[in-house]
Amino acid sequence: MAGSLDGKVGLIVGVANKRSIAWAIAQAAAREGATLILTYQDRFAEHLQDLAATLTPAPQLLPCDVQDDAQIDAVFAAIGAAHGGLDFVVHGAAFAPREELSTGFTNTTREGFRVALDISAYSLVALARGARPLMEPRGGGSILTLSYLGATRVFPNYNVMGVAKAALESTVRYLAADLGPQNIRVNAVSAGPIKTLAAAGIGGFSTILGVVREKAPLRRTVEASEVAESSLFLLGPASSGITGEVLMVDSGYHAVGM
Ligand code: NAD
Ligand code: 0WE
Repeated sequence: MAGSLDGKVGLIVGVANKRSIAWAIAQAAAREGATLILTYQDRFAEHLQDLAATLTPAPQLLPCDVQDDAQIDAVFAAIGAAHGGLDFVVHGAAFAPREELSTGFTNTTREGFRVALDISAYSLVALARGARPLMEPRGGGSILTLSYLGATRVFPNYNVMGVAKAALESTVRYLAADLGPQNIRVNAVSAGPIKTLAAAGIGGFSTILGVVREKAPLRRTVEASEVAESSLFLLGPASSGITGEVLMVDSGYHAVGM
């Protein structure tokens, strides 16, 4: 079967476990014929090896903490050596110190703000800079990140992550403008709430899911697999004219007023 990503080489950042949205994207991209490089945070190393072994072809696995420029450089050096180029990047890394997601927003600390914006927004700039020289000789590429409606609307406790997602979505537009002349497209998928590791232990998460089921036009939440299928569109040739875009994959929740 011909796949939409046949012959493409893609880097996926942000797989922690089988519930990760980035893992759903990895599975869908592999199915469409892509050869993948997955990076992981050290604490997930063991688990990742088992997961990665379920994909064909088996992805290259590399450690990468996005707070560390040396690790990011090493990832692109290894990709250049092994594959000679890169066609797409999926960025699914986000983090804010836990205390920041349960306090009043006004109590956000300088350090919590710095960490959240560094990991969740600046890292896209660093990855795009590393990807550019590997994408240019291939005639371009596609960079995709994952956002949330908390970028533009206030959700209780999302706090500094909302500020980080606003920065991320703006970063998408500035990167799109800077890399467009090289035919490198930069977009985001804004996903509805999904019960992943990043949602575990967040007070009131079930309430958020319940509100979506009640109010969203589709009257249900979205699955990670649905986010993945929409991501394939932005990664592949069907979206060749789209850049600087934030695509809402949220059962239509963003469209309703109440
Ligand atoms: P997840 O916990 O599976 O993924 C988050 C990833 O961020 C993990 O793989 C973790 O290793 C990575 N990460 C954190 N700090 C890092 C660092 N310093 N270096 C490298 N990687 C780091 O949860 P998820 O829900 O799949 O989240 C993926 C993306 O989707 C995030 O950007 C999240 O904000 C976004 N998102 C999630 C939801 C949701 O409800 N789950 C909704 C919309 C958007
Ligand atoms: O982007 C996210 C989650 C991001 C996230 C989650 C955690 C939990 C563990 C970032 N940092 C941390 N730090 C931790 O220590 N989502 C869109 C999911 C999410 O998280 C929320 C939400 C939703 C939705 C937090 C509060 C309120 C709503």
